[in-house]
Amino acid sequence: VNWRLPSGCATGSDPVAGRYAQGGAAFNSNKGQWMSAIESTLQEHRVFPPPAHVVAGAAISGMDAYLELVAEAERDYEGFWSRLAREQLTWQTPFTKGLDESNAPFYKWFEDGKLNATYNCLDRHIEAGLGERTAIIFEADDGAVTRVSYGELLDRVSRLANGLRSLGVKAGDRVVIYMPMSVEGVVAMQACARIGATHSVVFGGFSSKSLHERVVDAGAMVVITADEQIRGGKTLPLKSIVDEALALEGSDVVKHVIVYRRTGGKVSWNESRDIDLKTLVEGQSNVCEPEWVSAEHPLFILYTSGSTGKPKGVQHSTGGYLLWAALTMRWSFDIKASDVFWCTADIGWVTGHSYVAYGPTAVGATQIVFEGVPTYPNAGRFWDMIQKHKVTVFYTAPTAIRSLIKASDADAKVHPRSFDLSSLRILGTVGEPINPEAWMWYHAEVGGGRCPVIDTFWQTETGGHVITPLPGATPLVPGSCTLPLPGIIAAVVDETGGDLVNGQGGILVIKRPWPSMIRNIWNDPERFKKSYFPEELGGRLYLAGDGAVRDVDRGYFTIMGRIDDVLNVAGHRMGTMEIESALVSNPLVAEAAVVGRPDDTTGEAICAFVVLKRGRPTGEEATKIANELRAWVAKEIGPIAKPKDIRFGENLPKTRSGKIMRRLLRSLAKGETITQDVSTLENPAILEQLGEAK
Ligand code: 6R9
Repeated sequence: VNWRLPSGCATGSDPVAGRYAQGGAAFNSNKGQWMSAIESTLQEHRVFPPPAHVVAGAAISGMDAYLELVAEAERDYEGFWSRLAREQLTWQTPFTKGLDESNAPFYKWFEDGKLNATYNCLDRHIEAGLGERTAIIFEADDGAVTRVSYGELLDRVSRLANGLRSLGVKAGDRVVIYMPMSVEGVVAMQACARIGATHSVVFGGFSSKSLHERVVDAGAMVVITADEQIRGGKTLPLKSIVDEALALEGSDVVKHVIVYRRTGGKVSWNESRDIDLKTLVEGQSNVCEPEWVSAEHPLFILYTSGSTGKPKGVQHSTGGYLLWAALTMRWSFDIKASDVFWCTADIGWVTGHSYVAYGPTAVGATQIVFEGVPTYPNAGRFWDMIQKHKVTVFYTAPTAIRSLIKASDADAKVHPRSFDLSSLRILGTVGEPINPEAWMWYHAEVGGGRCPVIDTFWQTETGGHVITPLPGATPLVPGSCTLPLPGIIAAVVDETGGDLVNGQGGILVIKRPWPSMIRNIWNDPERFKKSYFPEELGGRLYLAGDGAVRDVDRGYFTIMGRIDDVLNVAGHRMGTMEIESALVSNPLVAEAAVVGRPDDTTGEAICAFVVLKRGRPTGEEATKIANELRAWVAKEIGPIAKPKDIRFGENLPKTRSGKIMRRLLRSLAKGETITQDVSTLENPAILEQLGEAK
């Protein structure tokens, strides 16, 4: 295992402990790539107590209430989660056992209980008389608004579920969803869940090759897509990418492609395979008996990047996952019937699963689903929509906040101050660390100083929030995700799994299995064990893959970024090896190495060091090839994986044993002067070549 620990970790030479405890001792920014990014967080002394208007009536009201729940979980861990699972979810067959650890680390929760996710997200609210309540306020790219009630949503989910059944889809079959942000996207996910089919949503920005890889790995029988998607006034293809993907080898597992006509644009049609969504659902009954599945039945697979080339199919359960989606809507967002919730994430990412498709509906909330982008028709779009729909709980990514800060500095018309945002009561962020400056702006300019900023740390693998402030309980410190949810036993450990004291940076782990955790990597249980429960840490600690430090005053967590070869660009997870393999598959390329470098807006940016077969290009030729390679990566993986910087060299810096010195590359990418020892380097002259970005 090759964990790249932040400098200042227990095993390093410059413990965060010393610096933080001393508060503001001199900081050497050359010492580690994380330190400059989190330095300001560690020196952050501003504390924001929960506002009285939120504390009163909050699901967890006051710190004592939080501590009581923590104590309850400590007293009876299994009983604690079982109580919550009974309270939050409606079971068709009650479970008799909470946690089964007999085949650890393949943990099982509530396994003999039966339920259906959509019964919990739809039917039970309608049975409680809430059929007329608005489930989704859909705002299209062009501003057109459609409202869908819970009754209508169940109707549409049932029709499509019956349609899928008519195509032979049954419980356990896999369905890939490659859709734009739409009501239909949410309906497609829940229609699968209705009949026990396991969905795998692929983000609409992924290329045909990435889509193909996922379709084949999942063994999908059906793909649900749209003709085209509209984002920022532009029309982008989806169906033609599906066609390309399914023309590649191994795609014959797919029997049907269901097409939602979003734009009505012309698409090619394969009569024996393609079905119009409208035609499929038209003749179907709006009543569909839910498939009652075991709590452990896989609700979905979601592919995410890991340290090696191949994306991992993260497999989630039905019961434990849904418990989390519902519970965190209540705990972290204090959601109420009167709220209008808006999570800006795409359904192609885990945040769009837990906080668009499942969480808000599980608790019967009203939510916004937005088709477009934050900068169209201008960078005031989010604020305009919050004003228009009277959004009360708003959840977005630090990258979006940072880019909107820039835009509103340049143009007062798109500044949040130019809008009436008084409906807001809670703000949330997710996906990457939020720097204290962006936190303060979000809090003051968007939240008017009245709304707690809930910095939710979690991952595709955790199913939902794991370390997060609670709006009615936790005093906030900008840049810190504060404390674990009750029942989450998070810790910072050294490379052998030993506990570190507060103030020492190290490896973030979770010590006990929790209901919404990843169950397996689809088709790869060995990789599951190795990636998340490594022997080096004793085989029982969940390894998040992030570095973290807890402060000495409160034990608050600050996330220091990934310790593996995963980058976080604009909140999107990307494996460096994935991008490297895409680059070397180009006929011009002999060798490539990819690292991240800090970026003001996107948090991290992708920097690729490339050796061409024909030698090192210069001048215009270098610019031209760099652009060709960017287009190539976009085609291989998707536009989100395009390297920002490309640097050409005659070689890469390697040790005499042939290992690429990534540490050096990271310094070069940042534009730092190399102070490291380069005596083991074969050809020190290439460092100069690689310093030049294209
Ligand atoms: C939900 C989601 C997970 C990785 C995670 C970490 C980073 C997410 C964060 C955060 C600091 C936060 N991350 N939330 N870092 N503070 N509040 O983003 O899932 O796409 O799997 O990414 O994102 O590095 O390990 P996913």
